[in-house]
Amino acid sequence: MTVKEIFETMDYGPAPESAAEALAWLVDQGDRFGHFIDGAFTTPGDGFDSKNPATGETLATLSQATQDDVDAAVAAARKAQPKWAKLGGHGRAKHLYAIARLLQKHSRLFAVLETLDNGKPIRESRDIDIPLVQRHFYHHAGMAQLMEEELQGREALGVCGQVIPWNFPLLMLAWKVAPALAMGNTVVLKPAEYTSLTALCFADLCRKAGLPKGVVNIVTGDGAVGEMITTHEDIDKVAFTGSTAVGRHIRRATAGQGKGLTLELGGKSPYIVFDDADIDSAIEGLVDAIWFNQGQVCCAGSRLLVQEGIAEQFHAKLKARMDKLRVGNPMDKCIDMGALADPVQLATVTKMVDACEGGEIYRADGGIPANGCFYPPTLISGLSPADPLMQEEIFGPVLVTSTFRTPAEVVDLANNTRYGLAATLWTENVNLALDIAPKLVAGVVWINGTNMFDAAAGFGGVRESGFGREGGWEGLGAYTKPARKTKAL
Ligand code: TAP
Repeated sequence: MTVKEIFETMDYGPAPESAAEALAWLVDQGDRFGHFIDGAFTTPGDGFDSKNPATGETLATLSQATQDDVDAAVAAARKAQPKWAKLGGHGRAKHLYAIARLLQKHSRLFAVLETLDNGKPIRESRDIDIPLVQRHFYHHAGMAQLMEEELQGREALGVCGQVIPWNFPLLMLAWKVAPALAMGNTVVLKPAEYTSLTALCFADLCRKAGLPKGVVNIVTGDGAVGEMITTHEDIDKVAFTGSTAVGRHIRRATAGQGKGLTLELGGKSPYIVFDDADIDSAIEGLVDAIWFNQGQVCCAGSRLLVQEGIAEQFHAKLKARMDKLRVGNPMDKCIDMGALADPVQLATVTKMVDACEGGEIYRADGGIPANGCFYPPTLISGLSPADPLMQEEIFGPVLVTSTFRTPAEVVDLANNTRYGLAATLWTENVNLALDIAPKLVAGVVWINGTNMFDAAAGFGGVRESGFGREGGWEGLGAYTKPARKTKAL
């Protein structure tokens, strides 16, 4: 199905000829995009192309923000913040509900755009990413209303600088923007360079929803723009999601500046299967854990640990299941895996796997398209626990596997990493599950399930997976501080 045909089936008036036109139509800009500052799009400046990773097609040309752009965005957010905070929780909730409703109304467009820009299967953007985005805004609209009763004695931090990655472009935006706005903050957000399109459409949607000028500002560009935001002297809080390397850099660069900081970073999460597990369910869970979003998931269950008694049977079944995974055009609703997000990521994954020494590599034999950023579902066994592939985040559709004998041994193996984002375990023995779960060093532990998210539940890591939580009460706490006393004691 061509892009034109896809848009023809949508309820947005005449069908645009290309994805770029669809965007232009939405934000009324042409096929070049400026930044969204103080409630309006700026004139597009020098920039870069945003491409469809499945085809190489250029979707739009975006602007690289300058220091002046970032200063203007921060100034607009600063100017808007007192009035936005003064609006109160109920007043802000009205805006968040309006945004949530518009996201629902335009969900097909956002899903298509996300898939074109990022390469993820349309089934996932349509059924997972965009519904979770809407849920996040609805949830935080409700929390804004509750704030006046439940969070008395707390107040907004001020202006928040937010930098997000490319794996869940609009969802990561929602995780950042919704709680910040609910609590009375204003934001300057930078999406990842090559997946900025849904963020720009979101900006346009804020305009359509009547959000006051300056409450949400979006600037596009590379890591240098992220650095301008995170180190800006008039930013009160930095919220970053991305790699551990950049997170570490940001922590150093902002040290001593008195800013709030939350870091949501990488992971190498264990996926533990005990002898008594329901094997078929555990295999389906594993497909979700490591091949959802092509494995480009911070909490991906990327390290399989199988108990020896079932290891042979489990691996045989797993390989058979891998062979059935369909890799191809992400716009095809029957596809299980789409394209990696960009050629740089494809090169990184390829290089890491090609450097494998001593392991046995199994690649699913279902085939992949000849062109585009595609990589097959891959399983690597026979590596030592210290091997770089067992320790480093690959951030692609590559699973490493090893076996264990006893529960005590698996706890040691699972925790043998510098990360601590998530863990999954499968067993029919609830006592075993409840004994092991608290021993796993991870922000979240899933039992007989995986990748379960909800706006009402805090999510985040420990160790080199970062600190702070997004979602739930904890996530709100990260966007408030104790209120200053206004009356004499
Ligand atoms: P990064 O390379 O770290 O990039 C993340 C964002 O930071 C991008 O917008 C990037 O800009 C920007 N950036 C780069 N250098 C910067 C600097 N010096 N100062 C400020 N910002 C800078 O990560 P990625 O490759 O996009 O994303 C993958 C990583 O994100 C993985 O490690 C994954 O585990 C992690 N992740 C974690 C979570 C949670 S909740 N823990 C969720 C999703 C992803 P450009 O890319 O545009 O240059």
